[in-house]
Amino acid sequence: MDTIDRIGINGSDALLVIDLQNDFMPGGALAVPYGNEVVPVANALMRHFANVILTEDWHPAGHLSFASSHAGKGVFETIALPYGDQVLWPDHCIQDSKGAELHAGLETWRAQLIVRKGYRPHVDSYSAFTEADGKPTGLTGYLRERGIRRVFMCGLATDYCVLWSATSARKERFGVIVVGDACRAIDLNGSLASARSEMEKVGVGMTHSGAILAP
Ligand code: VGL
Ligand code: ZN
Repeated sequence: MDTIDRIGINGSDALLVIDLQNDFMPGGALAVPYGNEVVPVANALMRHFANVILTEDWHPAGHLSFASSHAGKGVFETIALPYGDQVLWPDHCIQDSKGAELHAGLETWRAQLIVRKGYRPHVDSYSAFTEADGKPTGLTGYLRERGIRRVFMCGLATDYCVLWSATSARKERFGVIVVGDACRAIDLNGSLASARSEMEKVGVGMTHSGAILAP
């Protein structure tokens, strides 16, 4: 995929910082390898954007996406649900738990909005825009009302929440650019390679933080 090497940010751009929560960090319940390395890069990026939105995976205990909610099923197995295939995850990002908190080193005060997703007991939501059953989170309307046309994305995990947020933002006709070095992947059964080709197919641009941070 071609990457973009120099990018000017303006008032119609927003940065979406996805799921930088303790449970996705090394040692967390659903650890993404090297996920902590994203935090300082995300901080640096946030300083360059007037419009910053954070997301939080925000599940009730006993959520349907947890393997523990399905007798006889193990973590990382896939089951069929009314809205499509669902990977079964370890219990993670449970509302009001330490694991659901944003990483303590993230400069959260720079954000104007925090979007929570996956809070309905029977519906997962990798995307910050659209839950797995197609219901909107409200983020599209928020961005449109604020005149945002292009959304830069970083965070965890490249092959789940970043991928789904990027593809649903494209469906809503936003320009989308993923900042590759500010993301890390879970990479379950080749999911990172398929995420990259899926994003390319729908016109998601790829860049690196230096293209934005360079003077
Ligand atoms: C995520 C799996 C389950 C993510 C969230 O943030 O990428 N992955 N829930
Ligand atoms: Zn989740």
